[in-house]
Amino acid sequence: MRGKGILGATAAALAIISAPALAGDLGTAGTMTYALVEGPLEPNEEVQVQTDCAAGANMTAVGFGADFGGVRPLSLFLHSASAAEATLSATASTTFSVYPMCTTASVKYVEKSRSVPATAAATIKAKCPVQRHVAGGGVDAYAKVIQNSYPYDSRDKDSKPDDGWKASAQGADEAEMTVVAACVKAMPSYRSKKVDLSPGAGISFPIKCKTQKHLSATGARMTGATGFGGLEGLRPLDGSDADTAPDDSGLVNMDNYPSNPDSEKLTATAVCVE
Ligand SMILES: [Ca+2]
Ligand SMILES: [Ca+2]
Repeated sequence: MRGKGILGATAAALAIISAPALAGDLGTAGTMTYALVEGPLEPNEEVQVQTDCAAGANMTAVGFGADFGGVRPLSLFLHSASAAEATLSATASTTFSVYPMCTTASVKYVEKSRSVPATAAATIKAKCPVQRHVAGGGVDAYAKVIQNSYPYDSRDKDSKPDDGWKASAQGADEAEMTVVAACVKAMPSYRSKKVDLSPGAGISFPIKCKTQKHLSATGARMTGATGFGGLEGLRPLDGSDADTAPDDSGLVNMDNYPSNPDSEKLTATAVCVE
């Protein structure tokens, strides 16, 4: 659990919002159900949104975004089968959004934790059990800032990133960092796109699920040392289909900081299920 340290360490105002009180239901598509919690956020403020799935449903991921950019994710975490938490810190006046994503499929969760020293970056992976494939995941970076959060491929026979969830974070403070993988029986469909990001460039683009498939998680990974990428959004998006559920694409928003001397590659992935 998140302690009080973060308040003292950052001197930020922390607001805790509990959903579903403030959640808007965005609808159901296939096995997936989506909701939205949103609100204003001022510079140096932090918000922690706690959300639940309906009874019997299981969380695959919690997405986030901001209308005018300027948010940094500290946690995008799945606490248990039905509860998720997103902690966002603001660097500008903005409107944040948090999207709990739940499935009626059975999910097994695998967690990996490690303490990461002050100023250090870390990458942690949580591997799915045999016969299971990753449909989503999350990370609690505690006092560090999340840069990458994505499904990964181990060196198994396929080349699909179905083997687990991986995340990287960096920041000044010491942190107990935890990554969680949400693993399902049926093989999801993984749709990836790789783009170049020159220093100082930012990009935002959607990756579409195939028709008849529904987004269960969005992943983003920028190459290079952790700390040069600014993850500004990782969220579900509605397409031009008849429903209002944001099941059609995963939207990734990432900056390559101007302080980075190198161009990097950003791999964005949409994980899509029945
Ligand atoms: Ca694989
Ligand atoms: Ca839709």
